[in-house]
Amino acid sequence: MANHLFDAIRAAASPDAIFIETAEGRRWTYGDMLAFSGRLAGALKRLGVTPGDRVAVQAEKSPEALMLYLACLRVGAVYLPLNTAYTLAELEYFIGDATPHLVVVDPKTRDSVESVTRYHRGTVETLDATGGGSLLQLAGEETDDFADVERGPDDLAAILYTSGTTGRSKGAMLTHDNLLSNALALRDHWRFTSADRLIHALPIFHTHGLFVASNVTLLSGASMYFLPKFDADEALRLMASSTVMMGVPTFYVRLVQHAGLTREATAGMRLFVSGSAPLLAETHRAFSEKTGHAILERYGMTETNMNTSNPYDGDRVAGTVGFPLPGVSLRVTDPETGKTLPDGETGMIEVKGPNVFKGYWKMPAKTAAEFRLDGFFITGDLGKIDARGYVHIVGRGKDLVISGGYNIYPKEVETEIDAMPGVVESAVIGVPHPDFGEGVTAVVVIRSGAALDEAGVLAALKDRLARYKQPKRVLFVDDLPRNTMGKVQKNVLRETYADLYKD
Ligand code: MCA
Ligand code: AMP
Repeated sequence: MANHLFDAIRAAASPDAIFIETAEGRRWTYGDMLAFSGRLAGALKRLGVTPGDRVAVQAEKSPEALMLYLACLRVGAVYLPLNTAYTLAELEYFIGDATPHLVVVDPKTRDSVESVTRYHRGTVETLDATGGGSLLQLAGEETDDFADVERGPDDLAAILYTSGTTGRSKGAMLTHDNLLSNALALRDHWRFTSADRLIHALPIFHTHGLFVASNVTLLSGASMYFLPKFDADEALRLMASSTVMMGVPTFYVRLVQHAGLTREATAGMRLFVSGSAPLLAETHRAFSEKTGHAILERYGMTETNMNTSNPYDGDRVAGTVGFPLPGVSLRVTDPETGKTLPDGETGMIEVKGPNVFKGYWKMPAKTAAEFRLDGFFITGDLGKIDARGYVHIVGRGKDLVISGGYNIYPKEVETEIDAMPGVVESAVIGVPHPDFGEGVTAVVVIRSGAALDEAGVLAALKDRLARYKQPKRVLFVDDLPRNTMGKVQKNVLRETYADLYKD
């Protein structure tokens, strides 16, 4: 039976070729991938997962966790990956909103997650960082020859939650063809072949590590070093036997600071890709001076996969995100009127193409509000197109902080801080941070006499928000700056604290 995305993956899989090698030297061939994802798909089916059911997964990165994503495709389920940093308080919302049939978690959190999941009639199985757990035991009882469930281009393959500027997170619904069309476009644009070996040091619960890195590798029949997290020493060591690395700008900032980054160390590499957050032109230049490689920057979103990329051949221009990918239409519009602006003028970036998601899970009104009538998606990013056609991202129309490639919506952090006794109000901003690009920073007004200090605010946030969302600093002021309309002027705060994290 036809399974739109997995059929393409299967067609590129040469059974004896290496697919994954881990830091400990564990190896998986494509044949192993087909067999293991088949057994896992059998286990999912036995657990009652039917086509269209959500399978939520909060598991440490491992080859087995990636196989679980593939098993979901094969059984027709909707894969719902969750950041391992999310607290139980955060998890509760996702489980309540998506009502997954099955939730897969680390054995350490099984009991607490089970109490939430049971309430929504779901079941819980486990998968640990070494590939063990109850789900794997069930898979061991299955055979390799799972018959893939029929899925068409428009069927859902995944839901990825993106934080919301107002209110709660929204689940972006991604179809089989959203993922397949984008991965094929990237494979061809970046010239991936089965001879490539990728250094995969990104998490696999977001678009970058899951779809961009893993799907492109799979659809090329290439191989990857699958690392639990980014470590500059390890990445440099593996460059001797790799060809490509993909990373967020923090990877490159850390590499540039490393004495081991030289022309010799990177001589066998053919491509370095950066995305998820702006790469500073100075990082691009420093990397190029030390290695002779021009980092290729591209631009994407959870809702759209990848939209633009600098060229493979031709100038990779620092500070730009290149040209729209084949099949993607991109325009810059007046944010108020929606009218297309001439090249060179700054406005809202809008995109349309097979890469663009189907909408937000159970939020038709929010979905409608973010699309134009002619089908263009309003990204919330402000940019311009220069005379040579390169797209520049010059800012964000959305109140968002990007720290080390992770998005943090200030509203979510402000809501938590505002609820603390003694707090009058707060404003959360991102200011330049040498390692993470932007550092989450809270500016708080407290009632006179309230006994709240920086440590107290941070302690209260500890179990409420994922670690990366927690402010790196909490500052106290008498009043927040406001404009004549009474709106908090975050730009003034960003200027005031611009040097807060300077080395
Ligand atoms: C870890 N910490 C962070 C972050 N990561 N704080 C702020 N922002 C972060 N991103 C915390 C840790 O909990 C720790 O806190 C302290 O900071 C230092 O940790 P460290 O060991 O230095 O961190 P790390 O483990 O080296 O991680 C940094 C990282 C990682 C390598 C940059 O965050 C990462 O892999 N980011 C990639 C995110 C990503 O894949 N984004 C793609 C989203 P403490 O010591 O106090 O406990 S997809 C997307 O955006 C779109 C679609 C796109 O275009 O790709
Ligand atoms: P997410 O919601 O995690 O998918 O993050 C998507 C957002 O990351 C985009 O809307 C942009 O604001 C930002 N982003 C991704 N790639 C880049 C890039 N190369 N340069 C600047 N911003 C980027």
